[in-house]
Amino acid sequence: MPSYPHKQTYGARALNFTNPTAKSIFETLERKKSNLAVSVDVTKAEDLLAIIDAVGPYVCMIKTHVDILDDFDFSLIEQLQHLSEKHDFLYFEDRKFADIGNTVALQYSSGVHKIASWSHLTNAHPVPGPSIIKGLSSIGLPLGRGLLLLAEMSTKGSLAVGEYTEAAVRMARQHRDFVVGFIAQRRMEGIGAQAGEDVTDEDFLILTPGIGLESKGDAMGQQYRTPREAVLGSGCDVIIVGRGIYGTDPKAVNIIGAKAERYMAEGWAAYLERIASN
Ligand code: S5P
Repeated sequence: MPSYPHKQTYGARALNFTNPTAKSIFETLERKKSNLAVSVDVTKAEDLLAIIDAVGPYVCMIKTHVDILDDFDFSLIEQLQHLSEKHDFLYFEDRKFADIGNTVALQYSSGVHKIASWSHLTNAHPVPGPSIIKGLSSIGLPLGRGLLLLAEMSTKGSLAVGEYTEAAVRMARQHRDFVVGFIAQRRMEGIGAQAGEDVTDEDFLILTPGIGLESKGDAMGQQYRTPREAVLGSGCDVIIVGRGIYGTDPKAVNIIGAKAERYMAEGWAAYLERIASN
């Protein structure tokens, strides 16, 4: 039986990991008292920077999709780094790699985005098998980066269920130096363990998207649940919130900051309730 690491404090769990990015994430969670990651899916660099500056005080992490920016230029990275130092958070480029090892290594290190050079965390679909981890870790591990596998998705009709999810967890288990956890909807410890395998003390970082306080979904298959359902009900560690915070008007930075504060408060209250319920 797994030992339910999610009952431990974030600060204590930093010690369960050897990967430097995983350690920094747990330390940041504890220091900032925030388990909120804001997903900033906007197409203009100016809006991206303004939103990050507005939500920065309330987040442990900013999740980006830099490939959707119309006006990306590598000089933007310096501005992003300045904001992460100002507000004390980490970056997660949500690249969802899904190709052979050699290709993902190039996509991760090169091109216009050079993701590995600035993003602490990134993610990959397990669909190609363990070679995708080999490819990405050849670039990310020497830099101290971390990887999440997409073991489940938040969308209606997702194929990442059952045996697929179990195989994803087994893949992660074989590469704990680089794979620090999952994009998932619940905890993954013990899932897919082989007979006789000791998984008693394993601990995975679980980031969960599909979070909204005011809506149950969108018109394109996204499904939302509340921070409390995700953190207390399902034991997830970090909530990922996008449109629930920046809404339809990325320019309304005052409202955006206040919304981030509300999600942070809800996520943290659910975490305190979770660790108190031992
Ligand atoms: O299963 C998933 C995995 C991810 S990473 N479902 C998701 O929605 N995401 C990402 O989380 C998605 O790409 C988007 O950037 C964010 C959710 O955005 P929101 O506006 O629906 O909160």
